[in-house]
Amino acid sequence: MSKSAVSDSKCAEYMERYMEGVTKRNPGEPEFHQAVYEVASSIFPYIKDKPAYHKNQILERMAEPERVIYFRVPWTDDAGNVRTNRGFRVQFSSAIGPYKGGIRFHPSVNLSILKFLGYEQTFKNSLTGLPMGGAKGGANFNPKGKSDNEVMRFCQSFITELYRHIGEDTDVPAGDIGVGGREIGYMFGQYKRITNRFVGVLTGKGLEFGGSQMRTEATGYGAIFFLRNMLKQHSDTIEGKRILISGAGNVATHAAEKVLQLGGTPLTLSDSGGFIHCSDGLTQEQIDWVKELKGVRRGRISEAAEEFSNITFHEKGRPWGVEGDCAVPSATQNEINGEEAAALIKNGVKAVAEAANMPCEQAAVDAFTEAGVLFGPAKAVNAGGVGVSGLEMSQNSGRISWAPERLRELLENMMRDIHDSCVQYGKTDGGPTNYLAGANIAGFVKVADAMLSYGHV
Ligand code: NDP
Ligand code: 2IT
Repeated sequence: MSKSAVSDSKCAEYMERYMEGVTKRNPGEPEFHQAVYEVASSIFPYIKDKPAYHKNQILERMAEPERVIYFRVPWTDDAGNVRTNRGFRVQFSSAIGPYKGGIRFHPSVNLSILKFLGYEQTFKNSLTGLPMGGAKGGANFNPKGKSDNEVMRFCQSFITELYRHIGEDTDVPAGDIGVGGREIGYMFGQYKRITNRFVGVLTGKGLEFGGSQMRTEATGYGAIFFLRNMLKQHSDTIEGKRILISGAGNVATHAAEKVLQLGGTPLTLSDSGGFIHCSDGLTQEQIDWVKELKGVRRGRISEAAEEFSNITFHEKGRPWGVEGDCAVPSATQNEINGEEAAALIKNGVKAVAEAANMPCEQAAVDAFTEAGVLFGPAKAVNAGGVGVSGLEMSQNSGRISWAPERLRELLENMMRDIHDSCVQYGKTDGGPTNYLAGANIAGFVKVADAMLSYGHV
């Protein structure tokens, strides 16, 4: 490509050809195609007059994981039956630091989902400003209905294979859907036992064995800090806003809690069985009850409507038809489609902050953008989780623990800096900030420039 500016139509042509290649090389991986499309559609216009990125095939190399590990996970259930699951670790990019990203246990887990998550993680981790590469792992294991002992045996078997591929300076996994404090404890215990080393090989650990203050809260709190920053940038505030939240796990419950603390009204939560709605706004007592329900008793969100008379349960549904000012999807990928986005827009939604990874389908992203709704993309909004994981790594290597107040401040500052980087690269002429382009470009630049420095590796 010549140095002269490339026309928009040429740029669209390159993009189309690029996506054709990605789709052809990764057949049957729709989530991965979706994630690459979302990034590439911001990056092609940005690099159209920057030939070094093209000449060195930066976008092409970024769409290939550096390494994929795929393994058998045999375990025995309480009845003595031998069970077999599939385990994965997608080590996507180590351009700016050791591989870093969560582990997901869910029956839907496959290579497409983990490749989309590992790809996204690379840009997200770059946005945090910390030296972390991108990865994701997991298994198609369904923790629902399993006893603690079954989960323990599964985690031990999973790590008995994975341990040889990870390490505090190589690859540092953490939690994600279906993997919380309990699972991290079992995996860390088994890693330590096999290797005879007490190192920061996983994050999200218990506070007694090297975990960081604020890691549990970081993703949900960070997401609401980001939402507050987006509103503030556009002369608005979170106070008095009615917020629709999906999910009822780690991210959703902490998002709801931070909304309350900042003077907003959390109206909904959900799980895979349906959503709950409290038109008075959920209280801290109700949020704590949900935390206990989902995190300890491992029950269904429908039970909240039996416990509290001002809560209604809507079977199978998702909360996007409820009238609210902001939406914070916090459950899973592709949980807001084009029609649901249209319903939210019709009801006057002002801002959408993706706390889950890729919760909005492309049609929903397009609808929000066209309608001028403030749209915070996942890789920026939920980066507080991995950000505090990065701080856990620092504390572990220094064999030190920082006070909760320090971590609270570091998280808040990190979310402010991520927001400001998005604004730097996502400014528009008079319209609302394009946070999607801003996050993609800000995340891309650091990784791409590191890759240019290394030559063709
Ligand atoms: P949890 O396992 O704690 O909670 C997940 C919640 O989402 C549950 O309420 C679950 O319902 C619901 N859910 C999961 N899969 C589906 C599905 N296919 N359909 C409908 N509901 C579903 O996970 P987290 O809160 O940790 O993660 C939520 C999201 O946030 C994910 O997208 C994750 O990748 C992302 N994320 C998490 C981070 C973290 O630090 N934990 C960091 C950054 C992003 P049910 O109980 O019925 O399964
Ligand atoms: O999607 C994510 O950023 C996470 N699940 C957290 C990853 C981490 O390493 O803390």
